[in-house]
Amino acid sequence: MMSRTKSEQLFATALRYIPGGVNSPVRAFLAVGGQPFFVDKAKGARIWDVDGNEYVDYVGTWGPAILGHAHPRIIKAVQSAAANGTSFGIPNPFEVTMARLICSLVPSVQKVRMCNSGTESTMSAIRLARGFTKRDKIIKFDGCYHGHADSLLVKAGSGALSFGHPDSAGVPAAFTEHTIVLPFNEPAAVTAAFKANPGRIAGIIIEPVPGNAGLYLPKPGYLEFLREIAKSNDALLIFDEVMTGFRLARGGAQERFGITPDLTCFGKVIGGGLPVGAFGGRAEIMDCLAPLGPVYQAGTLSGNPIAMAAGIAALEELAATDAYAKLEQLGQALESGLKHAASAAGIPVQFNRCGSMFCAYFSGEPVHNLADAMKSDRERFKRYFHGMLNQGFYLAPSQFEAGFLSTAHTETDIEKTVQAVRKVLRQLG
Ligand code: KE4
Repeated sequence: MMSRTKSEQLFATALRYIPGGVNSPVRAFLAVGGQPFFVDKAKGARIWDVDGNEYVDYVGTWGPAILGHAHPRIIKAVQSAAANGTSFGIPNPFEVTMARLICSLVPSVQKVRMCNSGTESTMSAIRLARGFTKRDKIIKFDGCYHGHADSLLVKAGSGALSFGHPDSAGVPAAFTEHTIVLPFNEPAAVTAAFKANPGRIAGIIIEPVPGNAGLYLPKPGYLEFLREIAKSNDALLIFDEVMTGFRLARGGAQERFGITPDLTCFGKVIGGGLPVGAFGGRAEIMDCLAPLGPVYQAGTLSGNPIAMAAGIAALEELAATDAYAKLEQLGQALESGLKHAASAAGIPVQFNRCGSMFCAYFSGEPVHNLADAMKSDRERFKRYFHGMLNQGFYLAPSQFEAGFLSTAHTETDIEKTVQAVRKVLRQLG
């Protein structure tokens, strides 16, 4: 059994000064029980906690570590940029390089604005969509998470086809009344919403491959349907690619699925692990942003030179290597191994995967949306999580989160992971 004494001491102190002892709720292990460990260092596919325990990391800081932790090219770029100053609040060359990179890698993006988190990117994209269309309502889908902007902390309301209700304290009902929450993968619900709100829907925001309720995929034709119905109603299609961007393909999910959204939100990978977000799309839409147009959006640290240098290094490394082929090979090996292990143990597991993003649901039924995901056996997942953690494998600390592979993982890592899964599943028996 691993000793985590120093983590326990740190957590006890953290609880005195930080709400819940964490700076983001999912880190608190509330979904799996126990206490979080504290990281001392990370390198490649591995992390070490402050007690010296080593783990193979399948969270990758929730997506940014697609090249593994502390990649030499990123570290060198950060050190070099930092030596020249950490922030200017004045345009710097890195911002131009980053903007050109994103526009070259994602054809739907003619112009892009940097910000500092995924939340900022989606919040700003929605404001921009409303400003461009002069409409108020936004469609989102249950199970999709787009950050914690007030209007997105919402659940389907009683008037499900016309307005949402807050699903967080502190969010006035008025802030969510223009957000319509629909079930994912159900075209009829979207058709009905547009019929019920003619000329009032500014846009549809969606995670093209939802990774915040575990992981499930769009059914064949679903994204094409959304593209068409948005266009035919003069609404904007907004792809939230904070998680999928530059991960599911060089050009993100929109390249993988062949869809051209009107706006795209980015984060995670484009920061190389530093705080970054971005949103971009057609120039005629983006030019509505201040200082050119009437839609205000700003940020003291937007385009920060160190964050830009880290993100540029990450994107250039991904563009220069066969990263996506390797991520697919590793994903296939993990999927095959886990499916065989579950079958051998006689335990029902739905293993969903898209490229290097995956989720193992403890369920006997396929998972295509949030309702399906909610049927999974969370008690079993808890025991699975801790069984793997105690063997040195760190999975996402919730059944409703995705796992992430990196180019730093190896076939040997996958083989050892599958062996550990076999052992844990036998214990779950
Ligand atoms: P941030 O504000 O956390 O940078 O990004 C919000 C966001 C927006 N859109 C998508 C598709 C996202 O996945 C996220 C954030 N993802 C979670 C992982 N489930 C971040 C982890 C956390 O909240 O600590």
